[in-house]
Amino acid sequence: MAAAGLRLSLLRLSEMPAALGRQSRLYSTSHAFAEVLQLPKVQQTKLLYPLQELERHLAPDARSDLHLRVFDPSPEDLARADEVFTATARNRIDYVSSAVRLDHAPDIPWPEKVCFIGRSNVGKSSLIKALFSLAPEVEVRVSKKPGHTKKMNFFRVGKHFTLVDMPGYGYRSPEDFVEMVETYLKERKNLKRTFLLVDSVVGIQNNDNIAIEMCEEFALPYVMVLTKIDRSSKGHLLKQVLQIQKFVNTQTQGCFPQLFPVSAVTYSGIHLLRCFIANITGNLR
Ligand SMILES: Nc1nc2c(ncn2[C@@H]2O[C@H](COP(=O)(O)OP(=O)(O)OP(=O)(O)O)[C@@H](O)[C@H]2O)c(=O)[nH]1
Ligand SMILES: [Mg+2]
Repeated sequence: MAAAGLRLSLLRLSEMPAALGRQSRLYSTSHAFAEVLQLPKVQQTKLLYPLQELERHLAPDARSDLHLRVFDPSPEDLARADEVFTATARNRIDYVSSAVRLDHAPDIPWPEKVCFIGRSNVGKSSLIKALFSLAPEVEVRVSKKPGHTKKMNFFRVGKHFTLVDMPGYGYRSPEDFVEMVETYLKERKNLKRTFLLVDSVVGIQNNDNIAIEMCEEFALPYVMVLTKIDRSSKGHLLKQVLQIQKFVNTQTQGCFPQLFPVSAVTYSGIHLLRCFIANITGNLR
């Protein structure tokens, strides 16, 4: 019953921007965030700080392995980051263009960029759609079929930064994937951070190593995001999180130590990720 109640309130929360968007193109999100702050503490933590919510279930000696609070913003910071991601007349959030080659990438004056890479079907486009829920007019295409995103899709977030949705690698990925993504990662000078998505249900797979090796080889600063956390039981998620954290701690150089678990369905972890992006692009003031 309680779980159903939570689901309902989270659904209402996720529907709210779209509903508000229908009434008016311009709206404030402070209402939506105020709603979040009304949730009971455990539900609020699950939505805003999913990793910290898992902490309660960890054996004391496992806690030191998990980097839970390297990035630990306050609810006020989260609310400010939501404003960066809110479409208004002065803060236009738009799809800019698509490209299959780096020299076709748009030349945008504002420099800080973030991109999202990962296997086909891992949830890149869904995550970007969730990040942009406060800008409901932005169209981000999602599909049940792997290999849906065939081009690099560029979005602008006001004058703050641009964000790139990449095609996935693996099953049905575009033939020129390596050429496209590798060249982009290697040569795009104003790329600030790469978000590497891993499916939290299955953990790191062989072909995730393609992206990990690219990031490590090009010495890119990158961040591991664990997608679809709504699909796992708490026990399974905890097991995957600990395994992936161990991998990050022992096998990577350039990966940010803290993991970012998210769900594009319940919105768990979305506010925190928005805040992290706002922070690394210098927009959390
Ligand atoms: N339950 C659940 N399903 C998700 C989540 N994120 C994505 N999905 C589903 O996973 C499938 C693939 O999602 P996409 O966002 O298109 O994946 P992608 O990584 O962009 O895939 P490509 O464009 O093919 O590389 C879709 O059916 C989504 O609905 C999530 O957080 N929870
Ligand atoms: Mg996609």
